[in-house]
Amino acid sequence: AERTGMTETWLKKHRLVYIGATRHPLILSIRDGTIDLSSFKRWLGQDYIFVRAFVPFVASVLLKAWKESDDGSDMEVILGGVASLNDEIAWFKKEASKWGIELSGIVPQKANLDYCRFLESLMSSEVEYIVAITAFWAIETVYQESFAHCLEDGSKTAEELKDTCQRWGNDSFGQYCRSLERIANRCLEKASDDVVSKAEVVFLRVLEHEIEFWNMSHGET
Ligand code: HMH
Repeated sequence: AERTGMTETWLKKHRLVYIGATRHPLILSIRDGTIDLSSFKRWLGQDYIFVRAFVPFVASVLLKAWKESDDGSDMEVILGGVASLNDEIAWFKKEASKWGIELSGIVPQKANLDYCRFLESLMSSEVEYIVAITAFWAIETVYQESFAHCLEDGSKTAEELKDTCQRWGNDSFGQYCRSLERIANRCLEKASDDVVSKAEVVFLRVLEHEIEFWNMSHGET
């Protein structure tokens, strides 16, 4: 995809970490058809808990957009994100029942709790809109790039996992991620060096949390 602006600079600068987050062994094993289903189920249960914590985070970004954004259309893009999370929660329930997973019995693992706490820290009114929208873009984009990889030509993704890959790997989710990226870049262009470097740190933290999140599927903790 064509990229301009600060996000492109960061993706180049932190390319190895980005690849770590978007080409994780769990994703590669979905793509090559060798995935161990217990890893997939562990990821699914943990991600349901994550998504529930992600809703108030996205709502906090919406609130910041309303207060701080100079472009009224930002709010509409973020509101679209809130709406798709509503579908996503319903999807998790349906998917969990398909795999025989009892969602009410899932205990959040340490990496998940750490990631949710990080989201909560970004909800503070002290955190600038630019920093929060950067995190939001990065969180969504990691899933889009990861799952889209499992749907590319030549991938051997099992039929029963394709619905999961479609959820985040589909083209309209890709468009939505690019809208978030355009918002982030527009804001970053006008931001002070201080805020830009805060946003870069948060971008890197997101990538690290995403890697730790995938790592949970191994079940060593
Ligand atoms: C851990 N990151 C994680 N879960 C998700 N569902 C997304 C990103 C995308 O919404």
